Amino acid sequence: MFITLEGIEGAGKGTLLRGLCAWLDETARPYIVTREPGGSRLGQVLRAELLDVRHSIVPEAELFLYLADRAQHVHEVIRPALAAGNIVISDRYADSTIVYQGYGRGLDVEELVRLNERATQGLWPHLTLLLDAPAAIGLERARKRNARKGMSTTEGRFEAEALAFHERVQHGYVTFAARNHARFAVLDATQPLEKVLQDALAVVQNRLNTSVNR
Ligand code: T5A
Repeated sequence: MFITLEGIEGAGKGTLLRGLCAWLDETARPYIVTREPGGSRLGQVLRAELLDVRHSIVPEAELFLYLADRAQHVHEVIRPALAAGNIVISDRYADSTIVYQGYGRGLDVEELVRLNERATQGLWPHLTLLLDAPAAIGLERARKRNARKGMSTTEGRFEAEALAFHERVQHGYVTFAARNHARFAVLDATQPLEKVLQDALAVVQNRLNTSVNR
């Protein structure tokens, strides 16, 4: 089963991931955790370029770098792990491109769906957990976290975008999730961490009980 976590900056994906892993460890199910950008060796190089606040990247270049990261990631990491019977959990995937480069940057959403289809060779997640929170809340959390960990320069290119950009992204997520409601579970990420994890686990358990690995 292929699960992705999506949401604006600071929505709590990394935090939720740790809780999901602790639960999976208890159930002794085989799984791997990965992320975009940066899930492969090539992806790590691209991640440094994509997230550094000192870099200016035009939207089309940004798009193709994310797609390159994804194509390599699917081929090198995700498909082999699924074939070996693992649950694969990825912190961000194709929906991020549709929402950030589409709704956020203004590139054509339908074209982005087609390009993702090509980059992933048709691999879409079985389940996508969307952590939904107002942009201002997520951004505040992410900026504080980056300042605390000294990551504001090396990982802060998107956090440095205006609030209006993040509001378009948040709206884009909700819109695209409604269009793909069978795959998405939308979680209220303004709740306390324990409640977000509890809601996520209820969805994941339910899907695991009704799905088989592909
Ligand atoms: N991108 C990515 C694209 O534009 N196109 C693409 O195709 C792809 C794949 C990746 C960037 O690249 C862009 C999107 C992103 O801008 P990243 O460094 O991977 O950048 O950053 P994010 O994925 O955005 O991750 P963040 O680390 O910023 O956000 P998280 O993981 O959602 O947030 P997290 O868990 O670290 O939480 C942030 C802080 O909030 C607290 C946590 O303790 C932490 O301090 N927090 C909560 N506090 C209170 N209540 C809750 N419920 C909380 N949840 C978390």
